[in-house]
Amino acid sequence: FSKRYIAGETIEEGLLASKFLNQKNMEVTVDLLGEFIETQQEAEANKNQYLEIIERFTEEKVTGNFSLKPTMFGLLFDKEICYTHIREIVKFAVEKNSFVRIDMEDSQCVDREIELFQKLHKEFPKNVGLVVQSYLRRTLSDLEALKEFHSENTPLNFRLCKGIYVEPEKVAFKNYEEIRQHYLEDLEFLFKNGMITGIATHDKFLVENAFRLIEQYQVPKERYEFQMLYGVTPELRQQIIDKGHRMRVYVPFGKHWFNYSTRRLKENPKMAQQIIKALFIRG
Ligand code: FMN
Repeated sequence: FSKRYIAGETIEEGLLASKFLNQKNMEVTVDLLGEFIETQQEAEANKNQYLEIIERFTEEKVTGNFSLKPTMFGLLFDKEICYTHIREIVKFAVEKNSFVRIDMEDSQCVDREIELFQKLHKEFPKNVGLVVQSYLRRTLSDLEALKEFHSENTPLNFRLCKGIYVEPEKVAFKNYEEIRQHYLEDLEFLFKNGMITGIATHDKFLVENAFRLIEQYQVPKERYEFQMLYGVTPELRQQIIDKGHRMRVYVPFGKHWFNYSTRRLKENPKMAQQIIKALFIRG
């Protein structure tokens, strides 16, 4: 049953799922599922896996890019090594004419992930993007601070999502409506400033308001796309595509995780929410 939300265990299964989505007029962003890591060997192994993934997916001409989580490369125990690994991945993606998205993790990672992004953006301005989370109180001011690195020739590229981690009230909005309002405020900021925006949500209310803002700001097609997780709300996904908007699906796959999570998760109405949690929260 988890096959609905995870493309499989191997690169080959990830490829198959991605090609299928490509045929249905969707792009992908491919994510290798990882577990909590503690050693440099594990960080290195994850880097090598990503290089292999980029090699295979570009060789097979999948239309898409790659998403990664910096903690899989040692962000929390050695940010310099983490930077070196991710730089190597981005450099390889550049050679393959591709793009790497840095996922945003829990609030203890945010400063480091922004710093990482800034460094990489400086060197590879067209090939790296970051995620921002509308539930964080700091997000709009982070975007304002990053604005100085934005230009018409090398626009910043963000994925906007609500945020999935359990955060204290001090750092994150807790109220559902409040998170939605901040999402729209952040989205408006991104559109107003001409930044490239991945609208990552399955929330119909946000999707409809995004349509309204796209219209209002006359956002050109190459400046935005919708993004959804593999297997989640396929009907809404199709409605967005039918309206002529670009859609990118986040395709997760991986071996250890797959075994682990299928044991842990039970099929129930909150399945999608549980899966999303399990995709982003390790340990
Ligand atoms: N949540 C994060 O905290 N960090 C991420 O990097 C992240 N990436 C996401 C990518 C995509 C394509 C989507 C659809 C969601 C992502 N999420 C991420 C999860 C969202 O923050 C959110 O928890 C989830 O989409 C449920 O909210 P929704 O009702 O707006 O869909």
